[in-house]
Amino acid sequence: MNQNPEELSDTIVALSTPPGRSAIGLIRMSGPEALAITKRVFRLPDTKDLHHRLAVYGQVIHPESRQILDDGVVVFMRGPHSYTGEDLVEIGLHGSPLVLETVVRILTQEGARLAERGEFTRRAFLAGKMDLMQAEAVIDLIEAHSLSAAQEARVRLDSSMMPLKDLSDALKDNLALIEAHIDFDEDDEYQLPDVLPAIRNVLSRMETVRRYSEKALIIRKGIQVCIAGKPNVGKSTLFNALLRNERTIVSPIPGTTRDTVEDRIILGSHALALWDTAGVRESGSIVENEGIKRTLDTIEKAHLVVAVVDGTTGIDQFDEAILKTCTSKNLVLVVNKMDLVVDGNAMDSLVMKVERPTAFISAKTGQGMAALEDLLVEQIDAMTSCGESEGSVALNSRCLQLLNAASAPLERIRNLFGEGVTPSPEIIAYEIRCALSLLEEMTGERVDDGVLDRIFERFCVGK
Ligand SMILES: Nc1nc2c(ncn2[C@@H]2O[C@H](COP(=O)(O)OP(=O)(O)OP(=O)(O)O)[C@@H](O)[C@H]2O)c(=O)[nH]1
Ligand SMILES: [Mg+2]
Repeated sequence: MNQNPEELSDTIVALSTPPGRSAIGLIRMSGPEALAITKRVFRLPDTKDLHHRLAVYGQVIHPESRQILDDGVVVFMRGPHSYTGEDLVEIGLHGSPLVLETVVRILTQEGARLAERGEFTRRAFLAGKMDLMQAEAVIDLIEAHSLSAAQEARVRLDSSMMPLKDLSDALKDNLALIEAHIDFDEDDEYQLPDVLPAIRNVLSRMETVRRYSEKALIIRKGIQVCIAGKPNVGKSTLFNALLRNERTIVSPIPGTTRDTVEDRIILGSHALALWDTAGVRESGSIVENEGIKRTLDTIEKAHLVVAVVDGTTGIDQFDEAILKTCTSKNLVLVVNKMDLVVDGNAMDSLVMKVERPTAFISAKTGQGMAALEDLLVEQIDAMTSCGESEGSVALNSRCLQLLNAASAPLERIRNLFGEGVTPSPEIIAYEIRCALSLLEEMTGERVDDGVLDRIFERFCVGK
């Protein structure tokens, strides 16, 4: 959808609630004619008129039959004090798909045009009501699969772009110094302004934003948790217990699970992708070896490993080998089959040596499961906590890519100085300009229609 200014001046309408029967349905109309069209279609009590932000009861009248189609409440918001920055009307009616569709059709006959996906938010962006990163946070909020993802999007929606603006401003200041030098120092009489400290500072702040954003990205995409351990320790039993569903086969035969099995759960406020894996051991079987290879790959990509050991046998060299592959990972140790353990103390000293958060459970009887779930939530909270924002801002994947691209030209300048080469002022100016234009693409200060189209295609109609 390429939008020229003329198209922006028309009035758009859409059903903003999901299609289908519901208690109420909400129709939204935005643009210069929104108020006039509403007044033609909506009959208000004689004493009432539509005023800014005032909810008014009235009836929708069919233009031909003059019959009452439905009654409901209209709220008018005068631009620029509205979501889109334009005159905006929200009409709440009964949630009959047929009536709502008819009312939308009548509104189009009266001069409104059916809105495209995300067009209300696109207008809000073009009217300067929000920047592009906030517009993207709107869709992430709507699509969130967990409360923590919704909260993360909410933070981005409210967050100030100051950290990015500070970076741009620092670059602009230094670009101005370099450009002045190019203009006024034709004979190379003066020393090149020392931009290196500023470039280093910008790069280090970009790194902070990157680290902060990567945590936020984990929340948005769901935390990947891998249950791993030797064969027969009870991984599948634990997987099923966490899912509260007999999802995978459990049997006393070691090597039962051959392939990685995935399912999703909500734990605390987090969405988890939970993997059950094949037990890791030396095996002659080709199929089992392939399963074990997949387990190791899954451990590699997991954000958190739940390493299961058998409480009746203790921690042996095979368990230790698995724990060693997880040295750099977030890990929770689970000592299982505690219902069969007579002397719990024997296990304590072994567990102490592992020095990882530990839960003692019986996946079969449910003993200790609630404590394990609490421990997992605690660990995930700690892993995903962005702490006090330290003046940072969470970027989505599009912006993270742009940030990485923007740091590249600055790194080139820093590296040249590092190698003892003083780049020409023209090169420095060129590289800073490259970085600046990528930063501006993040917030939408400089962005082409193709990028906007791709972003707003993700929205639903009516948002
Ligand atoms: N008593 C007791 N038995 C358990 C417990 N957890 C699992 N088991 C039993 O241990 C055996 C193996 O359980 P699984 O869940 O299949 O073990 P696994 O780790 O997935 O095994 P593989 O898929 O072969 O690697 C089954 O007979 C389970 O019933 C437990 O907490 N207590
Ligand atoms: Mg299994």
